[in-house]
Amino acid sequence: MSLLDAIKYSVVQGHIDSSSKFPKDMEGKDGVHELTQQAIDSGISVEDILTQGLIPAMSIVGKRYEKNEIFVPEMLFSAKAMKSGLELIKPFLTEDSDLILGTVIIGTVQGDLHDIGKNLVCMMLEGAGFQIEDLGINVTAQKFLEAAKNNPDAIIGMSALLTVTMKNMKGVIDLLRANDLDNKVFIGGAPVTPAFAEEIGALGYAKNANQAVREAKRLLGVAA
Ligand code: B12
Repeated sequence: MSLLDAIKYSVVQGHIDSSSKFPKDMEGKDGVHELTQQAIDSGISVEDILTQGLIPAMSIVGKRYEKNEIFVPEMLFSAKAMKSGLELIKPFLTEDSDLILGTVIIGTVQGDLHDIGKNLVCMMLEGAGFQIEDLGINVTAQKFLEAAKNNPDAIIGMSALLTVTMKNMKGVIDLLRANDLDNKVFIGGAPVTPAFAEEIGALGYAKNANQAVREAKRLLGVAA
C-alpha cells in the first residue's frame, strides 16, 4: 500500500498514532500522525497528502456512517486521526507573510460542531496572507455580529456541515444587515451550494479550501 493510501486507510479506521489503542487490530502500528510525518519527510507535497490522503478519507467515513457501518464514536476517532495529520501539515500552509491582504472572521454556525473543514480553510487563508479571527464552533449570530461590529471591513466566512444548521447562516446575514453592517459574506461546508449562497444573500461560496482563498481574494478585489 502506498503511503498516501496508508494515510487514507488509517483515517478511515480512526487510528491516530502508534500509541493509540483504537482500533484493536492496529494497536502498536503507525497511525495517521507517523504516516503523515513519513510522507512529508519523503518529499510528498502537502497538497497530495491532503487531496489524496486525508480529505478523501473523510468522505469514505461519511459514506460508512450513512450506511450504518460505523457510528458517532468511530467517526470521532477518524476526526481525531485527521486532525493529527493536519497539525503536521499546518506549518507548510501557513508560512509567515509580511503582507496582510485583509481580515476574515470565520466560524461554524450555531448548532454545528464540525470544524475540520473550517480549520483547513483558516490554514489556507492564513497561508495566503489573510488575518484570521476564528470564532470556533457553534457560533451564534450575535457572536458573529459583535465580531463584525469590531471589524466592519472584515469579510465573514461561515461553515455548516448539517442541513439543519446551514439555515442558521441566513440568520447571521439578516442580523448583520439589520444592524447596518455590510460585511461581505462567503460560505461553505458539504451541504452548501452556490444556489443556497445566492438565496441567503452570501456573496461568495467555495467547495474547498483552495477555492475559499480565491473567493476571499475576489471579495476583497485582490488579484488572485
Ligand atoms: C468528522 C465528522 C463528524 C465529527 C466532527 C469532528 C470535528 N471536529 O469536525 C463528529 C463525530 C463530531 C460528527 C458529529 C455529527 N455528525 Co458528522 N460528519 C463528519 C464527516 C465524516 C466528515 C466531515 C469532515 O471533516 N470532512 C472533511 C472536511 C475537509 O471537509 P468539509 O468539512 O466539507 O470542508 C471543506 C469544504 O466543505 C469547504 N468549507 C468548509 N467550511 C467552509 C467555510 C467557508 C467560509 C468556505 C468558503 C468553505 C468551507 O472547504 C473545506 C476544506 O476543503 C461528515 C461526512 C462528510 N462527508 O462530510 C459527517 C456528517 C457531516 N455528519 C453528519 C451527522 C448526521 C452528524 C451528527 C448529527 C451525528 C449524530 N447523530 O450525533 C453529529 C452532529 C454534531 C453537531 N451538532 O455538529 C452527517 C450530516 C447529514 C446532514 N446532511 O445533515 C454527515 C454528512 C455524515 C453522513 N453522511 O450522514 N461528525
